[in-house]
Amino acid sequence: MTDWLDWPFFEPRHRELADRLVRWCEANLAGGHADDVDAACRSLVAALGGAGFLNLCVANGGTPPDVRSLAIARSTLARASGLADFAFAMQGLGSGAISLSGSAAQKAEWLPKVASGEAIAAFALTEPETGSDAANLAMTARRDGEDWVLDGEKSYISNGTLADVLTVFARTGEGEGARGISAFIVHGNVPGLSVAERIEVIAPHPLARLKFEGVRAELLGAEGGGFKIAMQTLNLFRVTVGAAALGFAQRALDEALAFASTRKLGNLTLADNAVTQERLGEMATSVDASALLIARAAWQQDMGKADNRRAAAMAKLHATEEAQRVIDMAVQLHGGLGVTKGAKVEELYREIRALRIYEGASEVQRMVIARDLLKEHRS
Ligand code: COS
Repeated sequence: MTDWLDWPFFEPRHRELADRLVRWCEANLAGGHADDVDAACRSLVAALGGAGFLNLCVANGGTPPDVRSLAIARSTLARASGLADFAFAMQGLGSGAISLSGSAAQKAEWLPKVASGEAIAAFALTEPETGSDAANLAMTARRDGEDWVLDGEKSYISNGTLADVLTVFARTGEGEGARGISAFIVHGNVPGLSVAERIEVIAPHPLARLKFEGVRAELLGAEGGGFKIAMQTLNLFRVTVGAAALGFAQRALDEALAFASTRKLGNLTLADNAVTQERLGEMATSVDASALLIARAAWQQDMGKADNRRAAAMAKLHATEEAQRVIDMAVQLHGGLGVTKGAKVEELYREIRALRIYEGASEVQRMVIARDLLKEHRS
């Protein structure tokens, strides 16, 4: 089901990338992963880097990542394995601020290592007391000679237990709220940085609360420009969260089609039943609608649309919410098997949930869309 790549948003190089990724997934992911998620993520990052796919996650010279390629990579990987998608995506999100706003020296120091898989990256914005309300974060940064020193906590940090490099957002106090935040680069092994708590979630991933006690950091971009950098990074990757959700939904539909076609219902199969067909029709329509919104947002961004926040938010909102519904329908169609540990649809049911929360919850996406719409209406 790569026919969405035949739409005019995509070029032959995108279809070629999808073919390579499908072959890579078949060769590398069929055996599943180690139970230790940290070890599994490390080896996935190394394998994806070795195959050259992580080059897609970082800026190439002055050119930002191609969002359509990111979307194809995430949907293809997610369709095969949630953890493989996670390992890929976090290399991009964790280094995105460096790609978009780093100096030439910062890019040269980190982007090749992130692209080869030698350095694992993390994005540290959320705090124990600020999630959606990112402009009110409390971590402080004070100047000390050439360096900056960070104190505070970050929570729900993906790759928090593994990261070699973190992009961190802290308060430098140029103004209230969003205006007083700057971005920083922190080395994963720096003194004063520790894992305060490993956070276990319904779909296991390396996730942690991190403590920063007098941590040395390097400024990334302009002082006071951190909130904008965080938002621009999120705009870029929000489309791709939608793409991961699309991959999960496509897999749920694959599973539903396979199950319905073989499951006996009297002399017929489940797929011959009109109620099943009504469901499959609804699932397929929902999947294609998400794919269209993702393709539109990714294409606009690649064409250089200066502010793509509305389309990116729509793509993430619709694709994640709808994937949850599609997966739920697939679980229902599988009956008892759908909630049985080890069934693929049961895994998808757990995997999809966090996507409606992280990188901007659905409620935040609706707010971003409405504010952008109102701004246009009032101007
Ligand atoms: N893209 C670009 N710029 C953005 C933006 C976006 N998506 N959202 C806000 N901005 C800009 C605004 O244009 C404004 O700039 P000006 O001062 O030049 O006008 C500035 O940032 C402040 O924006 P705003 O006043 O809307 O800030 P709020 O504090 O009201 O917050 C939301 C806006 C809720 C949209 C923001 O805090 C957000 O996205 N929160 C979610 C954070 C998140 O995704 N966390 C997950 C982390 S990764 S797991």
